[in-house]
Amino acid sequence: MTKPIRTTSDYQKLDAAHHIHAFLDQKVLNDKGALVIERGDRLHLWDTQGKRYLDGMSGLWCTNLGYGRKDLADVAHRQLQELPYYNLFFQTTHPRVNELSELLFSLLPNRYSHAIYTNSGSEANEVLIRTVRRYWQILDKPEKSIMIGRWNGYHGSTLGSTALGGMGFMHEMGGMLPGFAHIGEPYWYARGGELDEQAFGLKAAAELETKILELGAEKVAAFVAEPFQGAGGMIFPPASYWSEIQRICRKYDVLLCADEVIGGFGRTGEWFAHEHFGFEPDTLSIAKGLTSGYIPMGGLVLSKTIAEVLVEKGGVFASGLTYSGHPVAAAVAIANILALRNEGIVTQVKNDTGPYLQKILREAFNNHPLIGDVQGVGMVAALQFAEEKSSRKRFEAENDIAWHCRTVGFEEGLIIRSTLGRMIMAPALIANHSELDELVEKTLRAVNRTGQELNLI
Ligand code: PXG
Repeated sequence: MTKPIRTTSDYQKLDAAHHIHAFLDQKVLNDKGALVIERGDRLHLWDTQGKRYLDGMSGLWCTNLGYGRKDLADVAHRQLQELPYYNLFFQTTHPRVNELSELLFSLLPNRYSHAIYTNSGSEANEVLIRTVRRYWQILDKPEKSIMIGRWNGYHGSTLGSTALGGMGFMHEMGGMLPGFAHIGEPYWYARGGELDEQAFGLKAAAELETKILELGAEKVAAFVAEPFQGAGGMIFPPASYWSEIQRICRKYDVLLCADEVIGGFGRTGEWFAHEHFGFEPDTLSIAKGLTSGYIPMGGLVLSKTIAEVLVEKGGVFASGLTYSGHPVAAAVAIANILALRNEGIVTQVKNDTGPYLQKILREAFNNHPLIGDVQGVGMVAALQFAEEKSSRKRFEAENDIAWHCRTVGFEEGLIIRSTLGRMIMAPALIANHSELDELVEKTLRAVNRTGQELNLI
C-alpha cells in the first residue's frame, strides 16, 4: 500500500486538530496554520512548500552541530540494534553511559565528578531541586531548602523548574510552589539607571545577599541562575556580577548552581558558559547541546564535594527516571561531543567564527538608529531595540516591534527570536563565515523593514 501524499494544509489541519503548542494562542495559530518544517541541512531548514530558512536559533538553542549529521544517526541506529534500552536501577549499568561520563568529565574542570542524567533541561532542574535539598538533609541541615532564582530567568516548564524560573506569567498559570524566592536580573540596559555597568553588576549581585539575609541563611539551599539569561532575552551580566555572586554564596554557605542548558557545549566559545564568566558553580544543569538536540537528553552535574556527601553519607537517594542515561541518547551524546571536540568546532567558535559574528554584527548595528546595544560572545548575540541610544530609552511598544521584526525575518527566510525588546540569535556552532554573513544581512533587512513598516525611521 502506498502512503497518501499529504499537503501542507493536511498537516496544518492535523496539527490544529491535535496539538496545543508551546507559549502561543492556539486559536490564533489554528486560523493561520503552522509552518510545516520538513528537512534540514547544516544551518538551513526547508518547509513543505520548499521555502528555505536560515536557522539563526539552532532550533531552540540546541542543534549545536547543525542539521543533517549522518554520523549521529548511524550511532543511534547501531545502538538501537545492540541495546535499545537498559537502566541504572537494578544494580545495573551499561557501556555507553559510562563512556559518555568518561568523555564529559574529561571536558569539565576537575572539580566535578558525578552526573545524574535526565531527558531534558526541565528534568535536570527538577533533579537539581531534590538533590540539593537532599544534600543539606544529609548534612543535618534539613531546614536549608529554599531555592533562590532570578526574575526573568528560565529553567523549564515542569512545576519545580517553573517555580525556580522567574517568568511571572508562568507562575500565574499554576506554576508556583512554596520554598522558592527570586531576585532581580542583572539587565543593565533596563535596570541600570544612572549607574555604570560595573557598579550596577555589584548592585544586582547585592540583591542576593539582601534576599539571603531576609530569608535567613540557615533556610537557603541554593542560588540557581543561567550564566547569561537565554530565553529571558540573552542578557549578559556585567563583568563584576559573577565573582560577587560567588563570594556571597560562599559567605552564607549557599550552593551556587549554574543552569548551562543553553550556555553549555561551546555556545560562548568555552565548553561551558561559567568558564567564560570565570566562576565556579557547585552544580551544572545540562541538556540541549549535549546531543545537539538529535535525541532528548539532559543531566545534572555535581561537584566532587556534593557527590562525596551523597555517596559516602547519604545512603539511599529515593530518586530516579526510567530513561536516565538512556543508551541510545548516550551514544548520540558521545558522537556529538566527539564531533564538537575532534573537529575543532568549539575552538573555532572561540578563535574564529565567534569573533567574526560579533564583529560583523557590531559593524551592522552599532550605529543603527533603532538599536541601542549589541551584546554577545561566540555564537550567541542580542540586539536591543531603543528609541534613544544616549539615554537608553526603550520603545514603549518594544514587544510589538521585536515581534514584528521576527515575523518579517520569517518572511525573509530567517529564523530569529524576539524577547521583550530584544532580537536574539544563536546559530549552530558549525556556522562558517558565509552563513554568518547571510545571518547578519537578513537580520539587518528584517530590522530595516521593521523600522519602515512601523514608521520608526
Ligand atoms: N534551562 C534553560 C536555561 C533553558 O533555556 C530549560 C532549562 C528547559 O529545558 P527543556 O529541555 O526542558 O526545554 C531551558 C529551555 C526560547 C526557549 O524560546 C528556550 C528554552 C526552551 C524553549 C524555548 O528561548 N529553553
